[in-house]
This record gives sequence, structure tokens and C-alpha cells, in this order.
Amino acid sequence: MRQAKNANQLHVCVAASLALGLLASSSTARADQMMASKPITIRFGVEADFASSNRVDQIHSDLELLYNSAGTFGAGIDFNAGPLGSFATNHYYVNASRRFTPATIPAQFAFWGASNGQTVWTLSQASSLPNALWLGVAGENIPAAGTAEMVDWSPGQNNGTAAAKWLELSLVGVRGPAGANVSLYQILANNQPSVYWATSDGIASNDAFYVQSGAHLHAWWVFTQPGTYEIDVQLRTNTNLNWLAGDANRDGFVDRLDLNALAQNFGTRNDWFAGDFTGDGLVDLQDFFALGANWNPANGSLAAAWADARASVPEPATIASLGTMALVALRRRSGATTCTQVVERSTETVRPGPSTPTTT
Ligand SMILES: [Ca+2]
Ligand SMILES: [Ca+2]
Repeated sequence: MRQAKNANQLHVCVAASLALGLLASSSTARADQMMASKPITIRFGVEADFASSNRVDQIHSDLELLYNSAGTFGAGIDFNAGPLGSFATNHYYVNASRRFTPATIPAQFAFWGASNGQTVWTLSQASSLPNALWLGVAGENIPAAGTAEMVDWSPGQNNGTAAAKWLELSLVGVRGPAGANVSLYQILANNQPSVYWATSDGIASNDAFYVQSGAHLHAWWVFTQPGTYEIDVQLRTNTNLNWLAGDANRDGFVDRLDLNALAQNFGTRNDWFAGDFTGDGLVDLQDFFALGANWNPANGSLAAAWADARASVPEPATIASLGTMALVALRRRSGATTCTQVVERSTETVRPGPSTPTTT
């Protein structure tokens, strides 16, 4: 499952790790550096519109993904001319011509998350549909400075198996109509679906699609309910930056300013500047370890600085709680790796929710 971290338990783990001096084994040396974007929200209307927003329908448009260089990303709607459109003022529209009610859904399409006889909406991978949106995913507008920083990597999954300058499009959340599922896949030479996104089994790290710098691809998009969808994605790529882990504000020092950034954003999906030094798009314990490995003792005790940083962030749990003491005692018996495992299991699945009203 692609998940939101439980921030409070992560803080407890940080406190426990500090108490046990577990930071010494961390290492940040590497030639390449993964970078992740902040979450980006892409909006779709399935026979429904967002208020005060332009409907993007009946054109060939690509979802342009950008790595702009220096750890910054972006995305926009390609209108084939002029600047990219903003997702704040435009939404992709899935019209009635793409509405189907199959009596039987073939087994290989079970990932749609629809039942036999249920109406679904599909944006086609094929180009011969003049009455509907033809939506691709592209890395064609990445500026030269961004491409120059990108280095070959192999995501090792989905359509990103070979080494190349890949940009990852990860699904991290969907806010849509009640019971809605979203999927993204291609039909390739074997005539079988290659599934990249499918919310029917939750949202996980393998809900990812890959496009190379300079390329664009088309795929099938399927929605199982009418209404409006806000789809949260994060972009990732591999770079040659080799920045100093922990230096969130890029001033050349790993100090309290950086620790404060990490504390403020702990447990969130975020980018380097908010504390994601590992490039997985999450600000969590591993980022704290990365910062800790480069912490200069001249800045004082890391434990004390962390306590100060956390004190400025509202949260219900305190690191001095009895629960923390119990966890520290537990770690003394079982070791550091157990802490990470506890964190990974303390997650909460992001699922399509009932918050958005449907319109048909
Ligand atoms: Ca700094
Ligand atoms: Ca991280």
C-alpha cells in the first residue's frame, strides 16, 4: 500500500534512536541522488466539472512532467501551443462518449475495481478518437538544465525496467466519488494489460508510471464512478546533484535551521527542502538518520536540538511520554531495525473517499 506515515510513532522512534545513539551507523555517501517532488494534484472530471475551471476535452493533450533542475519539479497540461496549463484552473474531462457498461468485465481487467454490469469511463491509449480527450504522459518540456542533471537509473518495475533518464509518476492519493477506482495501464504487443496504477488493491509504491526525458507515451485511464477526482502524484528522478544530506536550505551547513525544516514536515510527503534527503518523497526516520550523520557537534547535542525543533510543532504525543520510555526499553532488547519495521506497519492507507459530491 502507498501510505501516509503515522507521524507520532515516527517521532517516538526518533527519540528512541537518539537515546540509543543509533545514528553513528548511517551513511550518506553516494554518487547519484534521487530527488522527489512535493505532491502535485491533477484534476479529472468524469461527466462532471470543477467550478471556475476550464474543461480540457476532445484534444490530444499530454500531462507534461517537469524536472526543472536543482531539486525542483512541476507539471502542467500541454495544449500543443503556448505555456502549459495549470491544474488549478483546468481539469481533464472524461465525456459521455467514453462511458461503457460491460455486461462482463474480462478477468484481465479485474484491476479496474468494477463489477460486471457496472458503468465505467475509459480514456483510450489509441489516437483514433476525435470526440474524446486523448491523454498522454510526457517528459518533453523538461528544460535543458533539468535534463543535464538527470542521470540514468532503472526503476526496475512497470515500464521503467531499462536504465534511462526516467521521471517517475507515482500515484500517492485519490480524492474522488464514493467507491471510485482509478487505473492507468497500457495494452502492448502481447495484447494484455500492463498495469501501472490501480487503486482497487490500495495505493502502493508500485503504482508508478515512467517516462523518459524527451519522450511521451499514451495509456488507458479508467474511472469507475462519475464525478470529480483530485489525484495526488509525486515525481521522482535520479540526479547528479550529490548534495549534502541534511542541508535542507542549501546553505552548506547542517544545523538547526535544517532540523527545524525536517521537524516541521515530519511524516509528510515532501521534497528535499522540506526534509526528504533520501529521495523517496517521504520525510521520515531515514531522513533524520541522514541528517544526523552530517550533524556538526559544534551545533550542540542533536537530541537537544531535535527536542527544541519538535517543541515548536504542535502534536499530541511528546517524546518524554511513558510510551517513549517503553519503546526505548524495547529497542534495548531488539535492536534498531525493529523500530523501522514498526514505523512501516504503522501506516494508514490512502483510499478514494466519499468527500467529493458526484454529478451526473
Ligand atoms: Ca543548511
Ligand atoms: Ca525520505
